[in-house]
Amino acid sequence: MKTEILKSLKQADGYLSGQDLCEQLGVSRTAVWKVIRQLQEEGYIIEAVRNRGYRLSDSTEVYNEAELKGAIHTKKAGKSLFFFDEVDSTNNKARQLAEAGAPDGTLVVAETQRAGKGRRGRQWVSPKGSGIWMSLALRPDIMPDRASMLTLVAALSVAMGIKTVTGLNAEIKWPNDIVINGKKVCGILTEMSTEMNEINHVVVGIGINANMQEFPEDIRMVATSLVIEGGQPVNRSELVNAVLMAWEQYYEIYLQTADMTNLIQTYNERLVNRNGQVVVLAPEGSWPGISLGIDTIGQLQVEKEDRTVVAVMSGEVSVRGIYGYV
Ligand code: BTX
Repeated sequence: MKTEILKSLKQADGYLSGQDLCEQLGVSRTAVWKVIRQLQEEGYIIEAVRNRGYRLSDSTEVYNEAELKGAIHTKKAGKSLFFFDEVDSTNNKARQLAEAGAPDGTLVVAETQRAGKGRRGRQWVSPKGSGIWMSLALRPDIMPDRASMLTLVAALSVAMGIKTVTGLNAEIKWPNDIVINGKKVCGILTEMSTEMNEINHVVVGIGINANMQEFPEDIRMVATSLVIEGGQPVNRSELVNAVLMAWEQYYEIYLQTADMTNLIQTYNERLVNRNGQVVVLAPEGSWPGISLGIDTIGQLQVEKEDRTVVAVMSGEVSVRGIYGYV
């Protein structure tokens, strides 16, 4: 039935009504819808519009190693590329590859992750066919205490990459999320391996919700995707390239000082809730304040109600907007 539906979609001139498909194949609407979902998961971009039916987009993308290699125009980042249909976590793969000697700038990309990781043991939902799940393995010549700022450099790169490819106003929710219209479209997880106060390697993992139409119940309120926000499916290879191009530019600037000195302004311009009210969730309790922006070492400066300014470190706390996630 899948082949039949795909064939009909390809032959259709415009929208194909769900009713017609049901009659043609002698199956229920639910059965048709299930097949459409399967096709979407495989990477076919199918629009479903109420009262009109289904339409297969011409821009149905192919996302594989060859396609990515052709799309990536960086100097170094992602030139060494590993593409997997399925992994536990691209961060784990990148770490294994780095331990086995993979060069600086090696990129691991997967179609889906069985055990995508968020921070502090949380899970990252990484379905097949619709997201960008990738990790960069790096060997920067910096002190380990500087590495957490790579999350901020990556966030800036993703925000810029999204802006370039989609025109959407992507903002940074310090330290590691990218949001559009107050919902999370990307998360970043930086992990590091050190020895004797020296960095062996750092893995910067980036998850971008590109073409997902919907999310599991538990994250529906906080998560969004580029196609939901922009109405246009995104070519993932093109976006990977745009993020990596931005990354090279910002990473070079970051390495000049091994901190955020020369990126503060650009970063703060993209910061969500800047000069707005936030709640800082610290282990010892939460407190309200005004988010002023980051400082040179990437801490968030928050003004308390008594007007004193506190520098908040990313490892210890979360920051929320006063009305919820943002
Ligand atoms: P985080 O701990 O800040 O956010 C994790 C939380 O975000 C989850 O607990 C859940 O509430 C929500 N969430 C889970 N999946 C999604 C999603 N797809 N979209 C929006 N919200 C979601 C953020 O951690 C860091 C995530 C990094 C993910 C990348 S993917 C490539 C690389 N490999 C890997 O295992 N992780 C990174």
